[in-house]
Formats: sequence, C-alpha cells, structure tokens
Amino acid sequence: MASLTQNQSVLSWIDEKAELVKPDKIVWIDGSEEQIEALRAEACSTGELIKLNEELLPDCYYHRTAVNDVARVEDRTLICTKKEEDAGPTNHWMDPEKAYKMLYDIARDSYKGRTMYVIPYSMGPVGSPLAKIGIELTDSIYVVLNMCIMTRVGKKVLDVLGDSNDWVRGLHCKCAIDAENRWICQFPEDNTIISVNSGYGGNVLLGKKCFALRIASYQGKNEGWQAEHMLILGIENPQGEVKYICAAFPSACGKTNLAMLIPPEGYRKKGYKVWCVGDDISWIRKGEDGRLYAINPENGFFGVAPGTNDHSNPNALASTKKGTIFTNVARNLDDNTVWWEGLDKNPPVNAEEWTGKKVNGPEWKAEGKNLAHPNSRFTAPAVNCPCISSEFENPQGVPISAFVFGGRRAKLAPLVYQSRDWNHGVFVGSIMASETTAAAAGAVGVVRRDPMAMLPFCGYNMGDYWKHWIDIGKTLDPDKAPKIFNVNWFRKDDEGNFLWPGFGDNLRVLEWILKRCDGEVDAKETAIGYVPYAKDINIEGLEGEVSLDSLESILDVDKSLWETEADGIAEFYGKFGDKLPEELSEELETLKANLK
Ligand code: GTP
Ligand code: SPV
Ligand code: MN
Repeated sequence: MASLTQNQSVLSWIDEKAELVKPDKIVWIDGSEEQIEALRAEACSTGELIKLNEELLPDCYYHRTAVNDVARVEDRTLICTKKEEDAGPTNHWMDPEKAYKMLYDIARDSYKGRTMYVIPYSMGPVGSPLAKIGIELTDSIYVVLNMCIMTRVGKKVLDVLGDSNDWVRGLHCKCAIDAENRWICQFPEDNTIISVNSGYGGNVLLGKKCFALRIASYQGKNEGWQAEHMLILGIENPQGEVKYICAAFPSACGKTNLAMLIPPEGYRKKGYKVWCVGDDISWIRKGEDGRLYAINPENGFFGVAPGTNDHSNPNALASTKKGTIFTNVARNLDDNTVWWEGLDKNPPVNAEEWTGKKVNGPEWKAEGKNLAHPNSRFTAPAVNCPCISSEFENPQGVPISAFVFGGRRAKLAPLVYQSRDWNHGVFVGSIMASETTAAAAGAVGVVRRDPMAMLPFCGYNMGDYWKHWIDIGKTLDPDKAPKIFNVNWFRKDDEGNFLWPGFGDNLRVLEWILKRCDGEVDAKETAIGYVPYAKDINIEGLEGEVSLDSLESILDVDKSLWETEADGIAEFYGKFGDKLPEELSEELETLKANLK
C-alpha cells in the first residue's frame, strides 16, 4: 500500500522498524470509515473482537485480553534517559542503549506472518497550536481501532505534519504476550516509545499515558507548558457563565465520574450545568491574556466499567451506547450485550465472565466472584457524551479557574481544603497519597505517595517536575493563576462506610471551590490550609445522608494524624536529595510549625 506521506523522517523510521520486525505487509491507517469497518470485520473473523447486539449497542465490539495482561505494569514501565538521575527516584530506569538492545532482541521478527499498521495520530485537535503528532506502529487491530476512538487519526494528521521531524515515534509489538518479557519503555530524549508483550490499554495505546503524559511532561518542561493527569470540566451557573476546573486524581479515583457529573436536582432546577472537556489528561499552557488554558489531547474515554451505572454516571453510560469497544467486561449471552459489577442488580443468568467461561451470573456472584475484571474498560468516542463541552474542539483550550488534587484516603484528608498560595498549592499536590487500585497490577488498597497523581506518569525526575510547577507559578500574575485545592471523596467512618455521598453531589464542593476563586466566601485557616465552614457547603437535598455534624467531621483536621503524615512526607522528600525544590522544604517546615 502506498504511503500517505513523503516525510523522510517518517518513511526512514518505518523502513528501519519494518526491517527489524519483518511484517508480511504494511497498512497505513487513513482514518476512513471504510477502512475501520474492514478492520472490525477482520478482527471478528479471527475472534479478536466479538460484535455485540447491533440494535442495542450499534457498532459496539467486545474484546478480552490475556488473563495475565489486564492493567498497567508499573515495575515494567521504564524511563530510559542517558543519566539515571534524570528519571529520578520514583521511576524505573534503564540506560537507553541497553534498553534498545533488549527491546530490539524481543521485537526482532515478531511481525512475521502479521501486518504492520501505521497509525498517524494527533493528540489534541488536528492543527491546534497545543496539539502534537505521533505515529504508532502496531500488529494489533484492537490497538488500531482503540486509537481511532481515543485520538484523531489519519491522512489529515500527516498533512499537518508536513516534512517536520517533530513527532513521537511509537512501536508496539504484541509478541507472545509474555509477562516476563513485557516492557513499556519511554525514551523522552528521543521522542520514542517501545512497548512489547502486552495488549492492554495503557500499555499499548501509546498516545495515552506513554505519549500524552510521560513524553509530553518532559516536552512540557523543556517548552514551558504542562502535561497533567487531569480531567477538565466546565461548570455553567444559572447566569450562563462557564468556569473551568482541572482535577488530578490517581487512576480509578473518580476523574471520569467528576468530569461528567450530573448536578443534584436542586442545582439542576436552578439552572446549573456541567460540561465535560476531558476525563483523564490535560495539556496546559499560558494564553495571551496571562491565564492558563487547557486542552484535552484525547478524542475518547478509556473508562473504568465497574461502578458505572444510570445513577453514578449516566453520561458515561450513555457514551458507551454506540461505537464503543468493551474490554474484559462480562457478556450477557441471551441478548449479546455487556454487564459489569455495579451496572445493575441483575447479573445475567446466561453469562460469560471476563475470561470467557460460561457461568450462571447470580450463582457466580453468590460465590463472591466477579463477572467483569475490576479494571475492565470501555473505549467510547467523546462525541457520544451527552454533556460534551462546546469547547471540546477549541484549539486554544479553555481558561482554568482552579486546580484540584485528590486521592482515596479513608482517613486524614478532609473533604476539601484550599492552599494559601501557588507554592503551597504545589506542596499540596506533591504530598498527595492514595490507596492503590486495580488500574495497575499489584496490591489494591495500599496507601502510597502519588504526587499530582503523576507517580506512574511523570517522564522525568519528580523533583524537577515540582520545580517546573514552581517556575510556572512565577510566570503567572497571582490574580490570574488558578487557585489550588485538595479534595477527598473517600473518607470513611470506623465501620468502613463512605462519609460523603460523592458523584453528582461533588458539585456541592466544586461550588464552594468556585466561590473561593471569586472571593465570595470565607474559610477557616487551619494548619494545612483553608477549610470550609460547614455551613458554607450546601447540603440542601441531602437530608438523611449528610448532616451539619457529619459534615463537620469530614472537614476535621486531626493534628496528631497530620503530624504522622508530616513525618511520612519528610521521608518521601528525603529521596529527592538536592532535586527537592527549596520552596517545598520550606512549605513542609511551615506545616510542621503550624501543627505545633
Ligand atoms: P482512570 O481511568 O483509571 O484514570 O480512572 P478515573 O480517575 O477516571 O476513575 P473513575 O471516574 O472511573 O472512577 C473509578 C471508581 O471510583 C469507580 O468505581 C467509581 O464508581 C468510583 N468513584 C468515582 N467517584 C466517586 C465518588 O465521588 N465517591 C465514591 N465513593 N466513589 C467514586
Ligand atoms: C489509568 O490507569 O490512569 C488509566 C487507564 O487511565 S490506562 O490507559 O490503562 O492508563
Ligand atoms: Mn487515568
């Protein structure tokens, strides 16, 4: 097939990689509906995909990954920089020369008997000044079809690229899906990503975490912008004014849910609306007016299925009703649809659980077993979302009023608090900690430090990353800089029940945040920052679920717990040596002094 570009840097790189992996043929992905349809049919003929019920789920497909390949693998995700120090103490590192040799040995001849698909894609609206281009080579139709949902793909991207050399190289080889030889390697100094022996989302959709966070965070440091693990949402008040918030929560901690929330009834009646710009990643840059602007570089949602239902996130559910690929959920064999834990209370009787075993759903559940994998996902086009923002395609992005950090903490972190200023806000992000989830392989529910929700995604030394945040702050007029907050939807009582209803009701907290941005409400100064007076969080309509008393207890700052936390922060900071920005060690001293 003829190539879609004359760009020499592209053509010679593809030649070189084809020489290595030896595909039977090379197919360029042009982004046309005919080509996508033909690939779907081919994947169905080999069993890679199963077509779902056309009436109930038009253009939707089902896919199972290997059972050993269901989540990101953080200990096999490497940052390959010449100097180990440039990857920093929180990343796994390998010398680039050694890594290339290891990867090429694994990848060599691995496309024999297979097709090489060449996917030209844009992260961000095609041609936007904030967008960037990548090319992914893959031997997986599943990857091609996911990339066609998650990014903007095809000839138009190559037309924008022209003969530029500014694009990110990505090579994905399924190989034998051998967990012992699985590696997800980023070479930030070479704009290159190589992924071998996996077929799971974040490991193989190279535009997402590998490029849009790990490589892009490094590019952002060098070019004066930021790539963050943040959703973007717009909140429209009854006067029709829209304000935008970016929020960083670790994987499976509520970004997709917050980004598409449905306002509580009282708010809807008053005329509040929420608009989704993005649910996972933000690229942020200062605009001409001195404010920070964010785009969502993605074009779809790769969302956690379990827990998504008509009540928790109707907008996400609606987004999955057409043109969606479901991965590792369960199938209802009676009507050829999908099911997952938390979709409804009726697991299908005639079911196929996520590994493909035919089971009786209710009996299987009675044995305490899951039908869907806890990290099962949907890949849904953003345009399907009923609350997609009118600014979703805006090449300039949207102006940000607030940054919100948050994690899963059963104790300690209050429902919400505000930092005193930018540097303190960077401190608040840097000390984030959260219970681990099924989004990555390994133990679930263990509290670990996850600064800015970027622990698995920062492509360089986290100390330099914090410095970059501090430096960005220096370029901003304090009146125009986003205000910085921390939230915790996951505080629990001693019996293990969530103290805050969460989901749509989180808008009540966002309302307080926006009021603070506009200086419309007072707050209580505490050792950790500004905490709301309970009366200032609107709990109208929450009778029975939250009282003023219980709200007081979720807003409580327990000094003795925070003293222990400060010791943990000091220990974590100790890893960074002289890479720890002075501003942050000063903030830690202030916290300790405040707790005395
Ligand atoms: P990634 O796609 O991995 O980055 O995850 P995410 O941050 O987008 O998380 P998502 O919104 O998919 O939520 C993950 C899980 O958290 C789901 O099971 C949700 O039901 C649950 N969750 C989300 N928001 C809330 C909340 O406000 N309260 C509670 N209790 N659970 C929530
Ligand atoms: C995450 O884990 O944060 C995700 C899913 O958004 S993945 O694409 O697998 O990284
Ligand atoms: Mn994510």
